[in-house]
Parts: sequence; C-alpha cells; structure tokens
Amino acid sequence: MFQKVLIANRGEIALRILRACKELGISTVAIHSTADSNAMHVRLADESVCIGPPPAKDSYLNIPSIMAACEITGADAVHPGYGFLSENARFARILSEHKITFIGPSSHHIEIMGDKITAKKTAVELGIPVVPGSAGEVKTEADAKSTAAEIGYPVLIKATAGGGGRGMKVAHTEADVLTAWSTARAEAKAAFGNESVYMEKYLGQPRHIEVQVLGDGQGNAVHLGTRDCSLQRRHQKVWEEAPAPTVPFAEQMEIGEICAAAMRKLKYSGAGTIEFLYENGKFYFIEMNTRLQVEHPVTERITGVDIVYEQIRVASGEKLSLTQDKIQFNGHAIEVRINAEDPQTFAPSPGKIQFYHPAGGVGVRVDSAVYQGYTIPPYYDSLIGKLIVYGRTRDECLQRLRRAVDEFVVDGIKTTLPLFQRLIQNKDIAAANYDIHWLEKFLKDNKA
Ligand code: MV4
Repeated sequence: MFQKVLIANRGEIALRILRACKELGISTVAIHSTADSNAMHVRLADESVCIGPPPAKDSYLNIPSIMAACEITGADAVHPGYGFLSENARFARILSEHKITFIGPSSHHIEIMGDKITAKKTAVELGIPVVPGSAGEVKTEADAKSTAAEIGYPVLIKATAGGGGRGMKVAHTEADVLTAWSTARAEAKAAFGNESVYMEKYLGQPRHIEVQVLGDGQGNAVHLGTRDCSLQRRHQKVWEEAPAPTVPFAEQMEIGEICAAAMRKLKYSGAGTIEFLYENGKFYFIEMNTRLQVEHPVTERITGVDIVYEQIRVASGEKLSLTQDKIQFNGHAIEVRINAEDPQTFAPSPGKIQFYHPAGGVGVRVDSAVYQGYTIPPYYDSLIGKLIVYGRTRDECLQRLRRAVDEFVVDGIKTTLPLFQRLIQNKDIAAANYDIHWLEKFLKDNKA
C-alpha cells in the first residue's frame, strides 16, 4: 500500500479522497493555488504545497509544478479526482516514468476512451451496444451524405476529440447535412485543434443512464449498477439518481454485466463510467469516462461500496476487494449539486459564506469543502457541495430530499438550493418522467 498520496485537486473531491486515505492509514499531501490557501483540503491534509497562481492552467493543470510537489514531499502516488488532469494520458505517463502511481487507469485506456471513435470501436469489439452510426471518421462531403443516407435522418455529427456536448450538430434532412458537417468540423478544430468528426443516428428523447464499473487491471471487474443523470443544463449535471428509475432491475443487471465483462476483457484498472443513451427500452453506448465521477456517492449509498477506497487499493496492485455476487443493490439515492450560482440565471455567485448549516439526520450525506466564513474564489467551477439522500424507496428518498433541502442554509451567496425546492414539487420529477431535455424546457417554461 502507498505511504503518501498527493491529491491533485481541490474542493469537495479533495476532501473525499483525503478521507479515504486517512482511513487507509496513508499520509496526504494537498496542493493548492494562491487562491486556495484557506481551503479546507489544505487544512485537513498532513502536508501542503502551493503550486502556483489562481488560474487553473498555472496551478491545478500545471504538470511541472505538480511533479515538483511530488518530488519535494516524496509522494508515491497521485489521485487526480475529477476534472483537471484526471483524464490526461500524458500526466499519467509522466507520473509512471517517475515511478509514481497514477490512481486511475493506464494511460493507454485513458487514450482509447478519450478519442470517441476508438472508444466506440472498442465498445463494439467488447460487445457493448452502441448508437448506430459511421464506422469511423466522416472525412468528406460525399462521405457525410452517403453515411447520413445509410443511417437515416435525423443524424448527429460529433467531434472525435469532443465529449461533454461540445462541437455537436444535428442534421434533420439532406439539405442540412453539409452545413452541419462543416460547422461541426470548424467548431471541433477551434475547440480541440482537431477537425475530425463522426456521425450517429440522432436520438430525440433519450435518458442519460450510466453504469459504474471498477476493475483491478488483473482481469477482475464488477459493475455497481446504473445512475440516471438526465437532469442537466448545458451539459452540466444538476440532479443524479441511483438506480436509474423506470429501467427494470433485470435490464439494469444485464447492461451492468455486459459492462463488467467488457472491463474484464480490457483488463481495465480503476473506476470507470460507461455512458449510455436509453430510449424505448434500449441502451446505446456513447462514451466512457475513465475517472471518478462527481455523482459517485449515489452509487456508494445503494451498494455500500467505497469507490475511492477500491480505486486506491487496485492502484497499489491489490485485487478488487469485491466480487459481483457480493454486491447488493438496496433502496434509492439522489444527489443534488449545490452550486454557487443564481438559481434562475446560473450566473456564478462567488463570495463569502456568512452562515452555513448543512442538512443532516437519517439518510443524509453532505460532501462539501466549504465552511461558515469561507470565501468562494471566482476562479474554479461553482460546485460548493453535494447533498446525497437515501430512502428505501424512491418516494421515501424524495420525501427526505424535501426535508433536507428545507434544512440546508447557505447565506451570503446565491446557490442552486431554491431550484431544488421547485423541482421537488414537480409531478414529472415525482414520477421520474424526464429525459435529457426536460430540465432546459422546465427552466424556459418557468422563468420567474
Ligand atoms: C447524443 C444525443 C442524441 N443522439 N447522441 C451530449 C453530450 C455527449 N456526452 C453526448 N450528448 C448527446 N449525444 C445521439 N446519437 C444527445 C446528446 C445530448 C445529451 C446527452 C446526455 C445528457 C444531456 C444531453 C443534452 C443534449 C444532448
């Protein structure tokens, strides 16, 4: 097992990782920018190193500074959390060249999944169902027309280097396809420095359902069931649930087992999330994320598995502590993301927290790194905390969420808590009757 882990992140996820390290008896190193000297992750770690000025590119994304912090402190492993360098294959490779363990999958697996065409090809080879689409890159106008005709309209053109929704264009008819193709290529080139695009059948009203997997790189892998993350605004998740409501349990286990078997074949190591669109009772692979996700606690709550503990174990060369037959799925969990944002406009609202009282009680977990008197800096994402509630049934979970949101107080800044007050009263939410477009439509129709 590791002696010392450097946590290359900030905020609630840095605390989440610190907690797992402490429970494993591993000492911890926090890194921080000059804007984060008073951050909770710095206070709670055994040691800390300031690695640069506020902009992330100069601090949390600054590989030479982070390598220097590893060197100075003698860390033998790095946990990247999510975002920042968590899916940077070059960072994983540099660490391994310096005999420091990257707590995550191999740089090879990060690379395969980072390129959406190789990710999809790999999924097909592994027997994972995918969205019908082009065999690979759509390189020419003639290619765009013939591929779209084969797939059938509407089609969606996506950036190979993309993900997270950037550089996507829909074409409804043959009259739109060339414009969509060339606009998508131009946007992909501008955003990623890579104009490569591919094409898929456009699904109109799917849900976003993902499968959590864990592998040990030795051919053992398990799935931890599904999460529904359809409630998003501009590709930012707002509310996540486990298990995916409305998908029959047997179908969840079936797609879960397909994913676990695929990870065994790949010899995948670490935590991963396999993302699907789900429409008319069918799952269609779109992408795989090779990192810990923000919403992992809902899965932890319904399975009892500590995902970060397992990540650290397998990275240190141990086998998974679990087998599939030991994993049970109990009850329902919902996470809502408390962002320092205006609940109507979603404009960031950094500043000082004048009063802070998190919700508590039975079935409530709060993952946060803020405290009363803390000033949220304006440089990073606006997530200040996650409220995770559990119930034996989804209805009990919703009732508890109502109670917990009422209890939660964050004064001095605007937060998304009032949005959750509104969502909890909505009958579509109560019935789990929503798809990936539901939240944006709700916000448009219910402007205050
Ligand atoms: C799609 C799709 C419809 N059809 N692919 C958006 C982000 C990226 N992860 C994939 N995305 C989509 N891919 C096909 N073939 C619709 C979306 C999409 C979406 C997906 C998940 C959650 C929210 C979304 C919002 C808009 C579009």
